[in-house]
Amino acid sequence: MRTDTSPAILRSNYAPPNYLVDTVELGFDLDPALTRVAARLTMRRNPDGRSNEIVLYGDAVELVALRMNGKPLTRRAYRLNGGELHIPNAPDEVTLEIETALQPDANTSLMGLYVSNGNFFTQCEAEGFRKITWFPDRPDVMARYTVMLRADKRAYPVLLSNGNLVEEGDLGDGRHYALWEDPFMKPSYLFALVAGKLVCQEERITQPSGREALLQVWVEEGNLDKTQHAMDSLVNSIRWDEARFGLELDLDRFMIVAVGDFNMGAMENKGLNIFNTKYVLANPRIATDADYANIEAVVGHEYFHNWTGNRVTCRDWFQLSLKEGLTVFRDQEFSADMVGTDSGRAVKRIDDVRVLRQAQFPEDAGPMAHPVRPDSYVEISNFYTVTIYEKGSEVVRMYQTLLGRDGFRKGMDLYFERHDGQAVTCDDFRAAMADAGGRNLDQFERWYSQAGTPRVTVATRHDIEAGTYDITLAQSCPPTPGQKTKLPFHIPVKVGLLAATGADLPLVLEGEDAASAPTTRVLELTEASQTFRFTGIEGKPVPSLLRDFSAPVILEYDYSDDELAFLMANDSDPFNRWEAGQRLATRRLLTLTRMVQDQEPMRETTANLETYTAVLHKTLDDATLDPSFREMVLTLPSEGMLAEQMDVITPQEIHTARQFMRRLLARTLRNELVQLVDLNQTPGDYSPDALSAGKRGLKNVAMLYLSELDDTDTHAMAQAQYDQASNMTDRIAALSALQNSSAPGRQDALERFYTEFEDEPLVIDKWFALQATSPATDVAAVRALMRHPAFSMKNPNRARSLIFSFCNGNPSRFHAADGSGYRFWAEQVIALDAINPQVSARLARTLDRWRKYAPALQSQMQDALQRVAATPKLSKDLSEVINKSLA
Ligand code: 0A1
Ligand code: ZN
Repeated sequence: MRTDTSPAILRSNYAPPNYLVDTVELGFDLDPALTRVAARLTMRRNPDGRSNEIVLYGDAVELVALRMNGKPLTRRAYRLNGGELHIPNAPDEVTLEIETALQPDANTSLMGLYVSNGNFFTQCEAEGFRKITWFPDRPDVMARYTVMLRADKRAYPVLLSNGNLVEEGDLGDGRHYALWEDPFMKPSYLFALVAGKLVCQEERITQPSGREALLQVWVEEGNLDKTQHAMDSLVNSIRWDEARFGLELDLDRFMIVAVGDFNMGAMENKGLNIFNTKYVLANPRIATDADYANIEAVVGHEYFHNWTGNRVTCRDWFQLSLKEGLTVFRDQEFSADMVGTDSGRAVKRIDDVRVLRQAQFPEDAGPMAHPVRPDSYVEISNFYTVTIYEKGSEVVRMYQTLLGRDGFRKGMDLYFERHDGQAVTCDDFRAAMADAGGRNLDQFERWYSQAGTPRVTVATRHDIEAGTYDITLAQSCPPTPGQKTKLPFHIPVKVGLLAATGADLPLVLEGEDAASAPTTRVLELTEASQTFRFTGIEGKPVPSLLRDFSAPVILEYDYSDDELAFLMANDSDPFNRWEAGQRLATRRLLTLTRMVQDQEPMRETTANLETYTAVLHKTLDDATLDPSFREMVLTLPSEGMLAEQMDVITPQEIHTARQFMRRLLARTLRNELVQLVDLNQTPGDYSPDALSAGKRGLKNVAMLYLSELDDTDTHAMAQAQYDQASNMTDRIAALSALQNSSAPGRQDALERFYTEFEDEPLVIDKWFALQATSPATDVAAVRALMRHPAFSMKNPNRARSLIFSFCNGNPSRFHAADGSGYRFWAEQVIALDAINPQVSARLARTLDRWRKYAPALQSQMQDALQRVAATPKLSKDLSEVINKSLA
């Protein structure tokens, strides 16, 4: 067993830097095998620093020369310990010259400077800049950068960095140069360079202030037919930030560059965003509606970082959610506004909450649970989590819920007024919100400091005689690693009360004036338990609780089936309308799962499915509801969601129960489903707009249900759609329906699909993912796919499309009783770690909740984890995850 663990970094140990950097001049002589970097930093003592010792960080970067104020530093003048270089007794004003040498083509970690398909790219967040040169690589050190790039002109005709291009020219000997100057101070994690054979689509815009800007989307040659949507998304993002937050683009030039090898989604480097191709390239032939929506969201997200992250950045990495939670909130609002309609907004909200519940709630209940503002980490890359991003966004959303939209905007304005150009903390953000809103938000701080998902239990009491209705809210939060007990949170609980007619009742709290009472209101739960009394309530109402999912909590209330069916049919809050359906379905599915566990035959009647199918009938027939909303209602809770509801997870039984329910729904709703397929065709030119996408979504969900029937009619339906599809959404849905059946054409379709899209890596990713997630694919089949010539472990998208998709998206096969899935997982985690620690550490997360599973599975999972733990030379990234999982 491995015992050498890297030390944890503690938030409580934060100290300001001893030296500040005013200017950074970087010179790159780019060569894939050996790149030389010359850095010149002008530094001065920080009045808030603790000593006159300069601290620089470096990671696997060769130090060729080091000079201070013009003189070489002797080996005795500085101390090197691991990744830190200390220069004690430095003068107050210092110019450091540092020369380093790197091998970009050997860099498979995709951090720092690396090569992808022959072009150079960088990734510096969080701590990648130290792989390029020794530097005070911490976000609270902000400086002005000038960057000189030199490279072979034929191989690297395009040379890009942050800011403005001030000069370019030839150097003779086949080489050329470009000089870039960034007018804004920035931390090193926002530095970027790109060099290679690239082409761009560009557009010029004028902003309300009259300022003009050049927008560019750079891609490899041959992909210029796939950039329009990213460009449109960028223009829409710019317009939206002006309108909603009064924030303009502050640059003359804003560039997006697509790269095929990338660890994450995209990166907000100042003026030079670098994107995973997955979030840039789209045309109807290769991209689905979901891809189009994701591109819009990610382009928005990175653009919005220009203010929330770049103009105002983080003091230290514990504050990561300051920029990420806020920016996710902004991109979610942007996407919702782009849809426009109320039910469209609700669908976006449902989508976001699904991600939260499916990924963040489990994280918050497992060994990697951490607060939105963590107290410690071993490897910061492991903290780009759903808690920091998605829960962080919910925390920001709660400010808006508490302060109102205008109050929130005032808070944002004050935040920028106070902190533009600074590196700040989550507390600074909260203070701006509190001060602008004139509210005390001290208790709200617990959302940042306490991990775990709070549970809110609701009890109600109707007094017919008095005409009062009491809602009692009680909160608790389970223990998480390092935090045994929790103090009460400040929780906004949005509620409504429905009369028997289905109409919303006016909500008058005891002691209030009845005039102009609202029908939805926010109850602020701040104590362990509180009762809110409503007056003037004659008949017994049905409560609609946590409308629009107003807080990231688990809400428990003992609804009857009839009440849920009633809410599903009547609630004016579309989120809760959907939620009621999910609660009903979950109940039925858990009952069925128990039947499978007890080896009882699953029966429709004992599972009490009639109430649920009856309301589904009604909802599906209701043409006044958005197609995308109906699609959501028709979609059963995922196997992962169901697992979360169980004390002991048994994946096979969940799968069997859910499949039973799918088949049953397909049989019961057959006529409606066929009709939905017919009525929701989208002939003509493809458009990714919300209505058309919604129609395709509804139609394809219906088709997938029908494929469960596995008869000649449904085979023919899927085959016809496959043959006639004019866009990737319809094509991949039909392919998936075919794979889900015994249709004679299924193998042929799969092969034809491959041949047709052989040259489109993003589509081949879909081809691998589709097979990896099919319940027909077992470990042996995945191993066979790994031998396919198109498979590669080195490309993160490809590794994710096959290995991650199987381990995370095919529970019934991954959790095979013989443990073969877990052994496969251990092998792949180990293999990936030698290539790319960020990727291996992500895959490692798949087993972090092993203690939740049935004993027979648990012990095999533990064996697999221990096998990884016993492997020599694990990365810091991976050992942190494995150690915490086994702790
Ligand atoms: N700040 C980026 C996410 C990101 C983080 C680390 C990376 O390193 C591999 C890359 C990207 C965002 O939120 O979009
Ligand atoms: Zn971000």
